[in-house]
Amino acid sequence: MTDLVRAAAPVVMGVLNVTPDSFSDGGRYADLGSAVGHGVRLRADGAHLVDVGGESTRPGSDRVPARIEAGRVVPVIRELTAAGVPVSIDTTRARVAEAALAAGAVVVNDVSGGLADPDMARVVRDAGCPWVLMHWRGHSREMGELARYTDVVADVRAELSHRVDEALRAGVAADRIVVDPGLGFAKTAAHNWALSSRLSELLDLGFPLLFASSRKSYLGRLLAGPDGTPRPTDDRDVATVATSLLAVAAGAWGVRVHDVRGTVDALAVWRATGAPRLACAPTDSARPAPVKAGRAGHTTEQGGPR
Ligand code: PMM
Repeated sequence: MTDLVRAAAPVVMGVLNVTPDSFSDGGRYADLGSAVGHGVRLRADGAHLVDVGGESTRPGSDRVPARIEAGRVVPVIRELTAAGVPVSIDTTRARVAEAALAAGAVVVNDVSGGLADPDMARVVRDAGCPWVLMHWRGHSREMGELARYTDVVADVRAELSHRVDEALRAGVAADRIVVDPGLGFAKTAAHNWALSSRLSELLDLGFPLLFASSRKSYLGRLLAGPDGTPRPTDDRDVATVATSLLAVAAGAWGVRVHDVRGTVDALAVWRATGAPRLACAPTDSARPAPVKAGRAGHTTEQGGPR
């Protein structure tokens, strides 16, 4: 079994939404051929994992039935796996995760951190795969009203810590857990910036941290034109690279991005300059133990992206 994270290279997760309505790439990869083609391209660009999702988490979006979600992702995962592309499944449903793992997925990326489906912990524990536990307070329809915190960083840290405890109690191995602050999920732009600038407090939990800012609306707002119009989603990649690189320099384990190529290039520059850490970043010896992929034969390559 190979470690998912053993090399100095941070993990780059490429986004592949097989949905008609995701905020950035919705509808672009709705048919099997284009979805698989894009996943293969993300891998060739250097993604360690391709994150396949079949349900939009865009603020305000409605849920799709599990049957439809599974029907969207399973054929894509099967083909990507056959093509040698390591896949994570982006779902909050145990049933969908189970089908995705059976089709070859090696990581479960759960934006609800195990809250949406009480059976998820069992599925992950039995598969022995890494589990990304994202900070979450409710489904897309209601999350706008849930963006209330006393101190967003302390509150997110405490709630994530609780999710981790629950996962451990359910029998999930500690070295399979990755945490994620959940930028944009029940968070305002100010919350996202606070989380981004105080990552060390979340890293202090002692688990690898995934940072997922890619093309999110707070970047669009930051880069708004003179009339206040937010920058369009597909013109936010440079800002995404900047936030991702800062997160890695602060100690993040990995980043989830649409623009894999730009991110990989930026990380190459960072590495070439000695992989400098921000002053607040934990030292390597203080970093959490590596997370191992769930199955032999479906692990990421070591030594950086291809
Ligand atoms: N954001 C989205 C989807 N999946 N997974 C994790 N772990 N963290 C995130 O912040 C996250 C996610 C929404 O963005 P998308 O529409 O670009 O997929």
